[in-house]
Amino acid sequence: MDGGGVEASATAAWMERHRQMYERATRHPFIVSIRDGTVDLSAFKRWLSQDYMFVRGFVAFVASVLLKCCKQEDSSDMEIILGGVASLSDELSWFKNEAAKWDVDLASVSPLKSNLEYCRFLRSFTEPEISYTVAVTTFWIIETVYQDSFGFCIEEGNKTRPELLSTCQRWGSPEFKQYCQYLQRIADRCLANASADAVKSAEEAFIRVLELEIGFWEMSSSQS
Ligand code: HMH
Repeated sequence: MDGGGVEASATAAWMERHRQMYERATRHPFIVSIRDGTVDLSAFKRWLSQDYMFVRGFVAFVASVLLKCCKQEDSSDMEIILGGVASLSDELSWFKNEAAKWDVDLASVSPLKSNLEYCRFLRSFTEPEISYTVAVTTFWIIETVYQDSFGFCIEEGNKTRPELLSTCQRWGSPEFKQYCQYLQRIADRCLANASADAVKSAEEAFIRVLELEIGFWEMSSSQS
């Protein structure tokens, strides 16, 4: 708490307040099964092909966050977010390589319901009425769920299958964690200067991301 009684880190406070849901998003049985080596490989392949489609939609979302950032008076966050956009190019190539390795044909994939729902949510952020604060906070939590989930799969004591390590390292690496921490710092700074309304919208988006992430894991494990 600072002198004004405002949380120093709004994001940390939300993670605490919504801890149960955060854990359902980051310790989902699908993730736990990757970590303990029992994952159903057809579920993993489903996740891989669906996430490739997701990331294609995510590109437009991150680009819209970048655009909102550039329109700020102080655009000092620009380089971090631009780095995020740039790394998605690499990520799409990674998906193509990985799909070839698993014999997954990306051209024939159609998005399942939870994926469509998530992509629709992301598209709503491209509207100019959505503030940079809300958009960048949403960006932070989307990346953080993957960082925390896949990071867990390579933490001490894991029995993750060697052929799944490249996936886990993509989002579980110390570099990706550092990047998520930069995004968190940006989000917290924006939230500290935002109106109560904007903070409320950002918290709602935070909760919605957790729900959508849970839905995405469910879809991957059971084709719902
Ligand atoms: C569903 N959430 C989903 N896919 C991703 N690739 C990320 C988050 C992180 O970029």
